[in-house]
Amino acid sequence: MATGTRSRPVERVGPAAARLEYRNDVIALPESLVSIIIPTWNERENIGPLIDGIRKAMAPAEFEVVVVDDASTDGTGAAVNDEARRHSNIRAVHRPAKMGLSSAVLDGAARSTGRVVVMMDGDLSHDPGLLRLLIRQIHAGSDVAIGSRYVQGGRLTGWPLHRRLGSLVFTWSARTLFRLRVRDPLSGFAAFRREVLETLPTRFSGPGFKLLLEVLATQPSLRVSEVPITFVDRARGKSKLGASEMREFGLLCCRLLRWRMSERILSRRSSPVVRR
Ligand SMILES: Nc1nc2c(ncn2[C@@H]2O[C@H](COP(=O)(O)OP(=O)(O)OP(=O)(O)O)[C@@H](O)[C@H]2O)c(=O)[nH]1
Ligand SMILES: [Mg+2]
Repeated sequence: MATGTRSRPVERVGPAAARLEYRNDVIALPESLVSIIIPTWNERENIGPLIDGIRKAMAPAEFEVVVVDDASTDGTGAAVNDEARRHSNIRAVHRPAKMGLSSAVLDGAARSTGRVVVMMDGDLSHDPGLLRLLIRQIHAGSDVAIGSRYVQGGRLTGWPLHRRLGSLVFTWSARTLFRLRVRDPLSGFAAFRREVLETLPTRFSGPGFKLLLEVLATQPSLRVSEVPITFVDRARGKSKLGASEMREFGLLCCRLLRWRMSERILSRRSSPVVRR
């Protein structure tokens, strides 16, 4: 056991548990709808195989997939429409322009109905076989379950050294600035109790990639668990990560720190002063 922020317990699920996820009968899920949100921008080659993988991993549980596509130019939108025609639990949300991964996830969540909401990348970097394990953590009492590259048993494959180092530096910065004990606050693979996203007090991460950090930094009393995952670098399609996302990360940290400071000042002002 450790703490997610300085005050809250975080459960770490060991590597042995993570190996169970591939057998659907081993991790049965309660009969409640799960919504899986996938943001896409130019993922035509990946989205079909990903949806197939999710359907295999989740059956026979009740689930919906909401793909939020930002006017992809490679035909991703049409591919998702095809999937939606064939399967009633696959839905396509089309936005008019590239508006950012985090805002796509929040838009998808707002259009979904599951009690558990999962976000995952559309480039096959996140293994659908781990969905059940994440979802089970929410049913077991977590508010957030993170697919974590940096807990024991977690791995990251395929990234060149400079990307690994970059990821470690950003992760360390986020953990230090916001005093987080979770190991992977920048993961893009996570399950949430629906209310956690609905009551998110800020909307700072919209244009960028770091919704999970915003959730953890603004709601320090959440119960968080981390499940080890193996993150695999995309085999197809192009990375959307660039200098602008780096700037976005810096800006997000500044806005979150300022917000936390003003919250602290407000709560001090509103708490009664006790005089002797
Ligand atoms: N809807 C939407 N999706 C986006 C946007 N930017 C990125 N994505 C999707 O978000 C997911 C993660 O983006 P990636 O480019 O894979 O980012 P990454 O995983 O950090 O980097 P790589 O794996 O190297 O590409 C993918 O499914 C992208 O298609 C966006 O502005 N809008
Ligand atoms: Mg990716």
